[in-house]
Amino acid sequence: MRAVRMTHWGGPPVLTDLARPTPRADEVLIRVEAAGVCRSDLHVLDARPGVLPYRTPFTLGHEVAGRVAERGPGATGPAVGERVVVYGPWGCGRCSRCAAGAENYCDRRTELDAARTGTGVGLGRDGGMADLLLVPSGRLLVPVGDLPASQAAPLSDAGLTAYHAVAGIRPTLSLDGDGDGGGGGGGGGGGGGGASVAVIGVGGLGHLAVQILRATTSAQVLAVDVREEALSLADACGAHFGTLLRPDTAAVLRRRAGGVGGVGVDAVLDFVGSHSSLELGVGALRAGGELAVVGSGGGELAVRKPGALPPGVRISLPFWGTRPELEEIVALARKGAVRVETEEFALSSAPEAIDRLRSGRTRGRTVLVPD
Ligand code: FEH
Ligand code: ZN
Ligand code: ZN
Repeated sequence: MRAVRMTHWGGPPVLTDLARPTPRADEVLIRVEAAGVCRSDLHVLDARPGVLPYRTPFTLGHEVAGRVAERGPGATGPAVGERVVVYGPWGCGRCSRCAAGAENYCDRRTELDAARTGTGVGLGRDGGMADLLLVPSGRLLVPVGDLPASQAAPLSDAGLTAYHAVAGIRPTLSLDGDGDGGGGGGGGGGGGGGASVAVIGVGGLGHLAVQILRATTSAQVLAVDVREEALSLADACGAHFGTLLRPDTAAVLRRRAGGVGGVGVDAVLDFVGSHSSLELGVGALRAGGELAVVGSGGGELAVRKPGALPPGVRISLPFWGTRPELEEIVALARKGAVRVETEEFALSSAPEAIDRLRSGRTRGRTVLVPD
């Protein structure tokens, strides 16, 4: 089978031939139908030795969909032939977080990191940028029915991460008690009297967050990006308002959020995580609002009392998502409420696809399809 491998730290992704894995015990072998490429793959490729708790070589790809090809004798879950998406954060499987399906927050993460056995599919463990993928347990598989693989795969990382971030800010959207937040005066365009949410960065994750917000809340969605084509995508995904990033964007968002004298937005989803996006986020926030930092842009924010942050502000660092949430985002996609903007490439051209992502020349999510 072919696999896109991290052969050594700092090296390029290498398309390699490997033997077909045989599933043992609880393991399940998946014939891969699509594997997404994520900016985190670039972080992995660029990491210096010892920075990440992984041992090379391993196969990349932590956003995978396919069909069950073979099951080990003790395997449970989807049957051979069933189409599935892979729940990517692989925890210990035994702590209370893993038992609840929140392997993204496994209590034994430090222990697993110390063992350098990897944190998930394609993240120190062999991943799905390959023809075949061995999954440790059927508990890590979610059926997708007839959802096309290139739509299903991105749901397991980009979609799940965006969905988990929206789920996290939902309580903040109802602080006014009317179930809609009431933070916005509506400011026109469909948000009604509901809360307002700013989405900073409308790329592979942000465009899905816009759709998820529209499908699961009555909030007014305000999109910010540095590229016109991203704002067009935000509009197509249902954003009520979009603006290019400018020096006065925080004030523009505050005014757009409405309320008395532009109280500010109830929540910010920052899919960039840079110094400027964090500054913009807190500058646009209403008192008692929430900033969810999803992007790994390396920006910093001073949290100090007394300080510059609005009173009552909550800051969260959501990471990936839970298995139940993956089932929920798959259900949204299957009923047509969420559609992933993708660019497909053949598995054999994975290095070129990864370079295109690196150079910012991609629209939506990059997906590799075994050719
Ligand atoms: C995966 C591994 C490490 C950091 C971040 C990620 C995300 O891409 C998962 O959504
Ligand atoms: Zn990722
Ligand atoms: Zn665990």
